[in-house]
Amino acid sequence: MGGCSIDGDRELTSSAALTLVLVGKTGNGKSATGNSIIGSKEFESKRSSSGVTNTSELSTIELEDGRVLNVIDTPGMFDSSLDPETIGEQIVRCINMAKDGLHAVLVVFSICSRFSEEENAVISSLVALFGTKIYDYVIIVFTGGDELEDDGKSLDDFLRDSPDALKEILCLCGDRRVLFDNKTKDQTKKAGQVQQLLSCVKTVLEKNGGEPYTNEMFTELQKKHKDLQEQTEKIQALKLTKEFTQHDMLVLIEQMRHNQLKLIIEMFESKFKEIQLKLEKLLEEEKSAREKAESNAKEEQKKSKEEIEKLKKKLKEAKEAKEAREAKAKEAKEAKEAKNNEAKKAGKAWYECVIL
Ligand SMILES: Nc1nc2c(ncn2[C@@H]2O[C@H](COP(=O)(O)OP(=O)(O)OP(=O)(O)O)[C@@H](O)[C@H]2O)c(=O)[nH]1
Ligand SMILES: [Mg+2]
Repeated sequence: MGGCSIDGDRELTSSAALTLVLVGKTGNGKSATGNSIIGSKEFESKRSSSGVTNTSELSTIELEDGRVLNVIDTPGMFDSSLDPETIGEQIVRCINMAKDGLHAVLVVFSICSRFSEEENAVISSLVALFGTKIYDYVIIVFTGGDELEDDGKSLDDFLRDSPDALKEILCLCGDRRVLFDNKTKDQTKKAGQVQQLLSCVKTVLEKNGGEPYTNEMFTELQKKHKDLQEQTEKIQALKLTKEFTQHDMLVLIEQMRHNQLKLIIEMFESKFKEIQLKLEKLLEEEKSAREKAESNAKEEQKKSKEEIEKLKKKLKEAKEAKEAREAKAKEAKEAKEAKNNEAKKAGKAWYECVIL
């Protein structure tokens, strides 16, 4: 048994706001989990073959103890289909939203989808960007608790049969995991799963001495964002003249924003390329392994089909041989009966002739 135990008596130690960020593959239920945490429909969540959330969004609630909880929902940031610019832009947006740093990173997996290399890539991307220290902040959230319940299984049952890669991730994250059923209407269940998550957040806070996650790049990005804000304010404070119009001002701000983003993307670019190349290679390997397994299965199917055909043929031959034997036996029996009848007739004729 792992996870985080619920201890209602333990209070979160500081009164500063807590910030959680939801990351994971597109469609795994990040927005739905965000809504379950907040307790209302703040983020758009729906079934779709393409990504639903296009940009990171923040929503806030006040916890029972008065502490403010910020929840950041993100798009499928580390999906292999996205270009580094889009990913860079989202990471920057997300880091800027987490003004006081990140207290926990919720990596969302779905019970309903196969644990693939793409899921693994979310974790390796986080580590590549933020270092192994990020593991101390990760909580794994599994969505689809209702589906698991329908199968009569517990999360432990599910994890027992899960691939080694997932078990390894859980181990690296201190086995902090929570199961969410984002479809439930049961208020007690809803409150229970959020409580379980908050209990994991407490464990993370205790482990990290209450300090939010931050690193050099994180602070650098926040500093750049602050600089940009200050510069923007300065420009906005400038008096508009005939020579310096509102349009000029907007162009200038946009240009600054663009230059800053370019700078940040350059910081990430080499790492992204590395991650994406690695992911592409792993996906290719996974695909060829799957194709090989499928072709082996087809070969096996063909072989068993041939075996069945052979058996059917043997069975048919045995049946025909049996029928031939029975026909022969019937013929012999009829011949014997005919002979007996002949003999009886001859005996009768002899008796009539001699005796009478
Ligand atoms: N049965 C079930 N469905 C769920 C659960 N959580 C999410 N879903 C469904 O999964 C689908 C995708 O959910 P989203 O919350 O939009 O997923 P997302 O990760 O935010 O997706 P993107 O924004 O595209 O990255 C929706 O149809 C949800 O209703 C759950 O616990 N159980
Ligand atoms: Mg979403």
